Formats: sequence, C-alpha cells, structure tokens
Amino acid sequence: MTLPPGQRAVDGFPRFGTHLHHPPPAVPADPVIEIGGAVSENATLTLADLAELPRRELTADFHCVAGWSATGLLWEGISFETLYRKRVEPLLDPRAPITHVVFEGLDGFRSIVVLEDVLADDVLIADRLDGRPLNSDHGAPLRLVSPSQYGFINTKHLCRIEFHTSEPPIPDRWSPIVSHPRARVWHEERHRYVPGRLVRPIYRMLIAPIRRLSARGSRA
Ligand SMILES: Nc1nc2c(c(=O)[nH]1)N[C@H]1C(S)=C(S)[C@@H](COP(=O)(O)O)O[C@H]1N2
Ligand SMILES: [Mo]
Repeated sequence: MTLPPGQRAVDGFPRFGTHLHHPPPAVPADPVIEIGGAVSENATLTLADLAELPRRELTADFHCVAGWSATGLLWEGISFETLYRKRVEPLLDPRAPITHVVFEGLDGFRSIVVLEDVLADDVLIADRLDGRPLNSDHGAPLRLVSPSQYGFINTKHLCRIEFHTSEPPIPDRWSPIVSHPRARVWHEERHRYVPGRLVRPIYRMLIAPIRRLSARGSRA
C-alpha cells in the first residue's frame, strides 16, 4: 500500500476536526443543500432532488493534513461533477466563469477549493460510508469526499455550496497554519506558504490532542 508523502496509516477512521470536542450538529428533519453565490437564482436541493442523480461508489484512502491516513473506506453518494453539470451549470452566466467553490457545514466549517480540483472523477457528495448511512462522527447527513485532497477540504455536515468567479478572501490569512488553497495530497500541499515536508513534524504533534478532544464530542 502506498500512501502520499509524509502520511502514516492509522487503524480505523477517527473523528477529527477543527470542531475539536464540540458535538456534531443535529441532523435536520429534511436536510437540504443550498446553492448560492454567482448563480442567477439561489436553489435548494432536497434529498429527493439528489436522489434523481445517478449513484456512485468509491473506495479510497482519507488523508488528514496533520499526517494520519485512514485506508480502504467505501463511500457512496453522487458525483460532484454530475451535480455541477445538471443542477448548477444551468444557473450560471457563461460570460462569468466559475473559478472557486466554497463548501459549508452545519457547524459553520468552510472549505474553499479551485473548481477544477473538485470536478475530478473521485469527488463525491457522500451519504453512506462502509455500507451504512453516514454517522454524525463522519458528517451526517452529507459530506464532501475529495480523497486526492487533504481532509480539511472534505467538509462534513454539508448544507451549502457557493460558486465564485474569483478566490474568496482567505479567513485565516495571518494564522501560522494557513492552509494550502489546493491541498493536493500527492503534491504534499499542506501549508499555503511553507513547504509540506517542513511542516510535517509540527502538524504531527497536533494529531494526538485533536484526536482525544474530537473523540470527546463523538455521538456515534
Ligand atoms: N463540518 C466540518 N467538516 C470538517 C471538519 C470540521 O471541523 N467540521 N474538519 C475537517 C478535517 S481537518 C478533517 S481531517 C476531516 C476529518 O473527517 P472525519 O472526522 O470524518 O475523520 O473533516 C474535515 N471536515
Ligand atoms: Mo484535518
């Protein structure tokens, strides 16, 4: 088994995130994904809308920027590219091309990506993991899965997707751990300014405390 540079396999799939010890957000009775930003009109996709799109399965490893990897996860859901082509492109102005996409979770978490990176064939909006509905540890009711990008791109509890014609302002511009805008695991794009190899040991020190805290908020 080959892992991307600087990654180490862990047993199982831990709950992990900037949510730290906070419990996951409650799952709404009727979950939706809002579509907003540079669209002619905002849209709200219900689970019934999503169910009209073809289903996909994907077996992939999951790589956290801090350095742990969970291996052999089986995701099920719909392809982000299909959702984009069928439900978003009709709402776009062809004279104002989309460059960036923001994924937002029910807990307020946001990931900002380059459109091209999430149109890849392995990017899903997942609702099942390893044969079961997604649990609250791993992002119920829906999450983004982009296995070629670090975990922090993979927004859990997804409730809103925003489309932009330029890079949105980076919220953590002056933070020492400002994340890489592309976050591609095979390029080791961990930090925005510092080479991935150099930040490895510092990020690795964060794994144990964040895992301990994240487990405290687990409801699964
Ligand atoms: N909504 C939300 N999504 C999130 C996070 C978060 O704190 N909130 N943390 C991210 C980070 S840093 C990682 S490594 C992965 C962890 O996913 P897991 O908890 O399913 O292992 O979720 C990502 N998605
Ligand atoms: Mo992460």
